Amino acid sequence: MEELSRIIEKSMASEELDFEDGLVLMKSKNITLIGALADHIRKRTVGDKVMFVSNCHINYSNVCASKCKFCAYFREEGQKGAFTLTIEEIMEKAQKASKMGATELHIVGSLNPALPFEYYVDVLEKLHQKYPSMSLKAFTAVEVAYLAKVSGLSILEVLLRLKKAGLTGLPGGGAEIFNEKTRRKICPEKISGEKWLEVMETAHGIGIKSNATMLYGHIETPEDVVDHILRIRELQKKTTGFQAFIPLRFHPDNTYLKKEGIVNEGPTGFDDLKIIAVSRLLLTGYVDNIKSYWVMLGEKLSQIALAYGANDIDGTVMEERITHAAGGAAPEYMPKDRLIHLIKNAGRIPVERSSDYRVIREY
Ligand code: V47
Repeated sequence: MEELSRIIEKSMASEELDFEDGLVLMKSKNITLIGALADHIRKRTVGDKVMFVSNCHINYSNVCASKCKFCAYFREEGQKGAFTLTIEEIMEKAQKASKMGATELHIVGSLNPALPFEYYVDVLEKLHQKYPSMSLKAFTAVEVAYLAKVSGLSILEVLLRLKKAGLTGLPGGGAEIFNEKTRRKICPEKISGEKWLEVMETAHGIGIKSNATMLYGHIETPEDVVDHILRIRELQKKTTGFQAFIPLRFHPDNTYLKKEGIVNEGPTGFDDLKIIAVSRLLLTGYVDNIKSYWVMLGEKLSQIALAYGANDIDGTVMEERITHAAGGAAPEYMPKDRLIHLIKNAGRIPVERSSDYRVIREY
């Protein structure tokens, strides 16, 4: 309790919390106190508006060389359920999204050895040509690093080419957990945490903003969580390029981690809310948008998370394959009216935002 009092004092005095403070928060069971503090800091930093975006997720392929142990989405080439969308199929999805009022396409897929760099450039060019006002938030840092490998270009050259083709931002996926030892156990084939941060730093350096995520609730330790969040905070001090932080709740169904009996259940609701609150407290003043991603948290918990430090509930989404392959039970589409209802019912002000966090309309 004494340690928490010190953290409350520091937070109230806008003093930066350190690694030890983060650990105290992670190990505390006083969710009510931590939540109330995070909610207060949220109100002081960003006020009562809760952001959402009219967006559509497009997953272009699930054929993946990475084979992460927490992932139920990937398939081998030729395996039942493997798919790769043609550019025409992507255009059809974009047309549907546009008709439904989407202002952002969130495009992510896999590390598919059969797809050349030109495919990615083509997708962006065609989408940008047909829908010039649509934001194209596409390809995680992991995909960007893979494109550098397959094209023989540098990360900077890949990003410049994608930007020229119409890329407006990078989603925050693929960060998982930066700690090398834990990372090797859950995604041994994936780029390191350092490399993920390097791609983001390069993107931010040429004016491409991005998000950052963290996958939690598998085998990570409280130390891994605090280290992960603080590494994002450190890069943000240098670049200011992260727009939002999104904790991603691990879903175990159909994953290697579950099949091998390494992780049998996802995190509890208590853990979910604590991670939101700790993210707000450690990142405040640096990354001020904390997302409670309803696809992973479910409608009810994502609404409650708004009282634990979150100020963004993501968006309409429309189609989602990654969480649903791993047992996600939320629907794939959340109509705007429903998001507005959830936010108002939580006593907050719904604000539709653009991909780059400009206000489109307050409700
Ligand atoms: O990179 C994979 C994670 C991510 C599982 O930037 C899993 O606005 C839980 O990054 N259980 C993709 N998570 C989702 C993502 C995202 C989502 C919403 C908004 C934004 C944003 C980004 O999902 C992957 C990986 O970290 N993931 N498998 C699983 N079984």
